[in-house]
Amino acid sequence: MEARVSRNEDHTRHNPSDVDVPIPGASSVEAPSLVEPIEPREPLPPKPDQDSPETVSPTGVPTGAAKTAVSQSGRFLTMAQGTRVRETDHSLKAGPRGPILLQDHHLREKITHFDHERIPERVVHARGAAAHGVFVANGAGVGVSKAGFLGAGTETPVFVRFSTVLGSRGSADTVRDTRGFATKFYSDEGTYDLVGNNIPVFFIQDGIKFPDVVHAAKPHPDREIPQAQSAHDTFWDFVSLHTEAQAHTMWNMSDRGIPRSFRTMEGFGVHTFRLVNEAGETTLVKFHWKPRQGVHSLVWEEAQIINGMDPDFHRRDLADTIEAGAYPQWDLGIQTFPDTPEEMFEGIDLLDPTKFVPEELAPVQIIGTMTLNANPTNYFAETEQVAFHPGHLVPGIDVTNDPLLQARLFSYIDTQISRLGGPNFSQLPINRPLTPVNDMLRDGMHQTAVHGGVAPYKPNSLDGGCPFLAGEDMNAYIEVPQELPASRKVRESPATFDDHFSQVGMFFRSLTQVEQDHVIQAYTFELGKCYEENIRIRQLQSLANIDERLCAEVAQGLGLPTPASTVTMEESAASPALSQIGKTWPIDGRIIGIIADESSDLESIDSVRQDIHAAGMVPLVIAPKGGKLGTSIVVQRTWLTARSTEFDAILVAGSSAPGSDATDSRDAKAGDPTGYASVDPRASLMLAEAYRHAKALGGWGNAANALAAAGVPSTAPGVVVGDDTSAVVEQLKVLLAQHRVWERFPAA
Ligand code: HDE
Repeated sequence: MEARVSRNEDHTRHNPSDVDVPIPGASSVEAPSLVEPIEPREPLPPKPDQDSPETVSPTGVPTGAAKTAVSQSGRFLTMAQGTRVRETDHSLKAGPRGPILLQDHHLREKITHFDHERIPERVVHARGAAAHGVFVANGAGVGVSKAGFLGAGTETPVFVRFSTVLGSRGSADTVRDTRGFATKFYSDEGTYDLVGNNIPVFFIQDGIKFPDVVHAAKPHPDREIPQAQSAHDTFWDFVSLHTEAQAHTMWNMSDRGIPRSFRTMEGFGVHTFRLVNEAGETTLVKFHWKPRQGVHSLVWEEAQIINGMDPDFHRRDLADTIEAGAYPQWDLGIQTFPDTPEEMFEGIDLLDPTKFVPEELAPVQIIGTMTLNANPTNYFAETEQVAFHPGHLVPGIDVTNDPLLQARLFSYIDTQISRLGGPNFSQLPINRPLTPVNDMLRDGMHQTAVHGGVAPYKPNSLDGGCPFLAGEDMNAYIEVPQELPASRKVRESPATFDDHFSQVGMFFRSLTQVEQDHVIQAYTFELGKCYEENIRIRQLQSLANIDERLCAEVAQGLGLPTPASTVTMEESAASPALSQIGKTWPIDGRIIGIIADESSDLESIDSVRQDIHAAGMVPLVIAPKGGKLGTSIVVQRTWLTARSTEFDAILVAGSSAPGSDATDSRDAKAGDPTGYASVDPRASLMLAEAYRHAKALGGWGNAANALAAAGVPSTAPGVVVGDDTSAVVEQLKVLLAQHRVWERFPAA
């Protein structure tokens, strides 16, 4: 078939077949067309990775709704009632120069629907990205919980939404913030939501303070700035006055506050939950997600640059890797604690959500693995409309009296009603359970079920008494009949919630020197952004109560005196598991930039690319302009589109001209093309930045000249230059397994 173009530019007025003529010389329609297609064609089959879980209607009938996604490809345009449309670019008017007629239903329907396209964004966690996947249990959780989806080998479809907390929907991804990590398990026994974060502690111990901390952290109410930042007066005003927030704030100031990607974050259920097994025995647990990709973070300057260069950095990373088939995986683990009346473990109150239990005291036991293997088909329908709720539980999983969790149980249903426009949000395709639903909830805004019967009440005789209640033997959800201590009504916390500092200090001291330095820099930056000196002074007092060196160094950076501690701290043993440094991780999916130009040794580039590919990494060629180098090397980034922050490592391709030696711009000006890669300020900036951010660097041939021109000594740690390109890639692999060249930090 030949590609066709319309002779008449306004082709929509006519039957296309009347006016089309073949484009001379145009060949197959398989190639992307440069002109607007004008003939209907059959819809493209969905890509395998776009299949979302099969769904059932609220009355239990399989609908396949999510599978039959409505798409514009290959269909005639219709109005909302299905009537075909002949013309969509011109309103119905009284003559070509006349006013628009009120009877133009298509116009009014189109504009009215558009006017209502947005729904309120989430009050927190507004910016998110999500993916479908599957959770496969290994059976290790069976003795602890009777939840069916934990049975060995059971596969359960999941949908996961990652988010930042503070920013609006359009804010940047790599801000310093907590990340949401919310998972919907579409289990056979009903949907279970594990609505967690990438930080295992929270700002507040009691949910009644959630509006306070969020109001303090959100942009100032007068000017609505700053967006998606904690570095401002109201946040630090609250945190410094409200010392229980110090724990979460410390995690935010650590590298955990700026993850490298969603794929390299841990996740935590935060609260302690109560699991119950078949025998009715209960265990207190904390949930952990462990990324198989490793736990990596950005460095602060890198995060700031990315916010400008690519505000969608995390969202893009997640979608790209899934599309490329490099499916990210997390192991789900639990820390288990005996369910005693005190609900304490090693002196830690398990109901206090500002505390975590070090892994050295309670190892994380892996109970299954989650693989994210499909991107959403439609952002709004799935990522935006998904409605999580910590109260979406299945038999075998119950809540505790953690006062933060208890408040969340009220909050989430309420927020969905306002955000999704009514009480029937569970009927949206992404929120439908896979198990049959037979509730007696009726009517309401956006009701999509056509319920039969006349007796949506119990007891009834008119609908045959249906539906019936399930007993425990029929897998009913039964709350654990937990004994409650005789007590009196109070508005207070237990005394075991009182220590706001010692575990925070322990966290800081468990980090390596490099990580501690990052924490110090983060506090100094954030407090330095506050206008009110009193806030800085007050926060320094909390830091003095957390750790002496931390306080002294931040105080020095702020030019303020160092206060003395006002508390006697309990010294607890450090928890090395808190550090992200010192381990090695898989290198799959890491991105290697290769700086090259026309003079580069193209054969070597090709073999380096193959070696990088073979190691499961992604090579991207960066050159002065787009197109190709030679006939085969496609340029993927240019000086204009590339920035060091996109790459985990950068190599400089040596020149094909033997003995070429280009160290400054004079070579290029003198017409020596071999000098170009080394002297262009944008290429130099990339190398200098990557060096400063402790990334692996290297190259072959005369690469050392380009590195030297950027101020990178080829003898520095993590810089690999040599003529044997395979050896260069081998060394790169070793460096990348550690994520960064950590020893470079103090020097850099
Ligand atoms: Fe949330 N939280 N939260 N939260 N939260 C919401 O629900 C709330 C808390 C978390 O990707 C909202 O649907 C209260 C802790 C995540 O859709 C809202 C309290 C943790 C997400 C809400 C908390 C979380 C939310 C906003 C204190 C970690 C995003 C939109 C009592 C364990 C879920 C929505 C998604 C979202 C309320 C505390 C995690 C307003 C009142 C602790 C990951 O209902």
